[in-house]
Amino acid sequence: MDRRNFIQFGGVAVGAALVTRATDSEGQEGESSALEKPARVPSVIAPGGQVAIVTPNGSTLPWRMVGGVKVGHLVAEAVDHEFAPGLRAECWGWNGSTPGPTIEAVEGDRLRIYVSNRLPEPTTVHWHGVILPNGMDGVAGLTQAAIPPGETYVYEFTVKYPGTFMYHPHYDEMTQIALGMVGMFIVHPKQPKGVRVDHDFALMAHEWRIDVGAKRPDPMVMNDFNVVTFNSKAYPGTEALVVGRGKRVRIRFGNLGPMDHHPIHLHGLSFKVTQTDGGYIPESAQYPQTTVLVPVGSTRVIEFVPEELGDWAMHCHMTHHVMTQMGHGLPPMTGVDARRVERRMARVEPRYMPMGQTGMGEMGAMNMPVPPNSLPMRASPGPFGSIEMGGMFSVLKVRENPYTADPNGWYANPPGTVAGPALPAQLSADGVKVPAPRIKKS
Ligand SMILES: [Cu+2]
Repeated sequence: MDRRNFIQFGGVAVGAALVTRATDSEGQEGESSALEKPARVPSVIAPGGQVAIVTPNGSTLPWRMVGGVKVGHLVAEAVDHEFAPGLRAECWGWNGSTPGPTIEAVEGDRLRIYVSNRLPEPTTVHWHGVILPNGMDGVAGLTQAAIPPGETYVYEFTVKYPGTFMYHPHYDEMTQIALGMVGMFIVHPKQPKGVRVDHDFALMAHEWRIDVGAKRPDPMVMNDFNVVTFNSKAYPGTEALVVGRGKRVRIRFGNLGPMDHHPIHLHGLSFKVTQTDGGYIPESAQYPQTTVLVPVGSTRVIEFVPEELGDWAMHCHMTHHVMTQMGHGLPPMTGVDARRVERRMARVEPRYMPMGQTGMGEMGAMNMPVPPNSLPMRASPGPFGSIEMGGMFSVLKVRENPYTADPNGWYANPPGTVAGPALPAQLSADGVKVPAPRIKKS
């Protein structure tokens, strides 16, 4: 796309940093979807045919059985993390990942979890929502001494109640959580509760401030987060959730982000909230919804049976949470005639291009040069053009056979079921008069 075409979209200067550093950029061309893992049949992990948790873009903590106890090991450490193709940062997590591996157990299990500290400062692990002896609760100074750098502590407790919990440090929370030290902790019931599900997913919401060119997320910010993620991935880095039509699906959302609650919206179906991190919600108290608010420090578990095949959007409904980095903090330019500004700016910076005059939707699709290691408002290829959302966005792919479907493939819509241009004959037959365009093209 040449410069003239950019200008047709009108708009906001993308900021001096972008314009002047464009020549430094590394190619962002030819990017493909980051959905790499094949769909698989979930294995049965607990009594009553309860299937194992799938953590998209993540993993499950392995156990070793020692004398009837499930023994696991978490190593707190720095992690070289990719948020989406084009953006990496040094985060903190466990066992090489953020979020840490999902801890999965069955009601009544005795767990022994070693925690080794490879961070430059002390840490602990708090088992959020799990009811256990006070001294295992992981609050530095209150229930235990913090684990010094280089040391390994051991936690041991029985998981008495099933539920959807989380884990995180309770030492220098502001830094350690903001850098990615979050994880899901799921305890299956001994006797299945409710209808057995066919798919069971865990997704942790998180938010980050990563300035362009920065090596690490900034844990000091309180409001201005610019990368918002599911399982620490921003779309198109998020793996699709591939599920079967008519199958029962459970998604367990957690939120250990520093400040923001996330209203998570699913397209194409309605669901019921069946659990929080406090336990199970009686069926008589469940009601249908299409958006569930997942507050900071909480889990919300939803269940549904999709009836329509397709590629359905799943995203936070806060509009800034489906944007990344450069989508924030720009001057509003919609409807502005920027031709004079452009002429004047061209005298000092010939590469200056105003943008956003007709809105911001097209900006993502331009694939314009961007600074290295950044995710400006870049869209990713979809089956009908660019998907201009990023951030806390993923796709629920409902298929007849989810276990053999290509997780990277798109839904083939039956002919006649996709919205398209209205034909003049149709318009006149239905008596629809099209008004003249209001905004003149510059
Ligand atoms: Cu959100």
